[in-house]
Amino acid sequence: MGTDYEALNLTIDDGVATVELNRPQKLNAVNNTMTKELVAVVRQVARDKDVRAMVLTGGGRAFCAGQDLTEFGGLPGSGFRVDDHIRSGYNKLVLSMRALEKPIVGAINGVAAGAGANLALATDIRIAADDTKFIQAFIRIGLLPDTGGTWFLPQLVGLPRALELAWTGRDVGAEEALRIGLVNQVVPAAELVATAQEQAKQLAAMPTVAIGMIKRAMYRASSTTLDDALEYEAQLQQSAINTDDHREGVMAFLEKRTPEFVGR
Ligand code: T3D
Repeated sequence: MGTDYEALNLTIDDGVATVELNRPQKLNAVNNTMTKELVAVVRQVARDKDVRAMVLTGGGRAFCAGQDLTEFGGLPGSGFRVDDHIRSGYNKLVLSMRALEKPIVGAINGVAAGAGANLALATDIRIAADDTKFIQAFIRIGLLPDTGGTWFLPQLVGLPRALELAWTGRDVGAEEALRIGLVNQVVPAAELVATAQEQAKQLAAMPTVAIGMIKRAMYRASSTTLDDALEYEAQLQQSAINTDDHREGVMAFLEKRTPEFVGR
């Protein structure tokens, strides 16, 4: 599995791919290379059967400061098409993260601002360091949340709070982020990556096909009717029941032993 990226560091251990954003001198601000490489690494994780979970974190003192404003072409009069830039970059990335049928654990460190905050929210489970700040910084430069922010925020924290965060662009510290549902857990900064990797390792040892189906069905259910969600669950269950891991889970239960899941 290739590990040759410029704006990312990739390490693989125990079935877990750890992807670290690697532009620390700019607080991991996102440039075109980074979005392209993130899409590529998600594809790589999808293809590699030995990788069954992913961790996404930031190198240095920040998770990600959003769009690199020094490489931003969007000044008035420039003719720059931000819609195309967003479609080919952030949108593609967020959709590929959602389509990955393996869990992505966000290990959110330091600042997560603008597109960086919403990249964090695009992970499936989030563990934050106790010094983390989420900032919907877009409004500070006269923009609205992108990278999925208008969808993620109301889903996670409710509409009035989502509006308040997007309108004010204020800092949300780790404890508040936990209280309002932006993250699953807060840990001391020094323990962040190890905690996220341990969580990912546990998920990687589970029945990967069913883990992927749970992700697919849950995200789909949030934009559909109960009737439709019930039918979709039935269809996916019909596939899950034919996996080796289902058979192993049942056999282990009957034989009173710990199951050994192989991910298929
Ligand atoms: O094109 C499109 O697709 C449009 C989409 C836009 C999506 C967006 O993400 S819009 C929002 C963009 N992000 C921001 O507006 C955040 C900008 N950064 C900040 O407000 C602050 O840096 C932070 C609050 C994140 C952190 O503050 P602090 O005091 O801890 O650090 P700092 O000193 O400001 O930053 C450290 C260095 O990182 C500094 O460089 P220097 O002076 O040491 O050489 C700073 O310029 C650089 N940096 C931080 N954020 C960015 C950045 N460089 C480029 N782009 C950044 N976004």
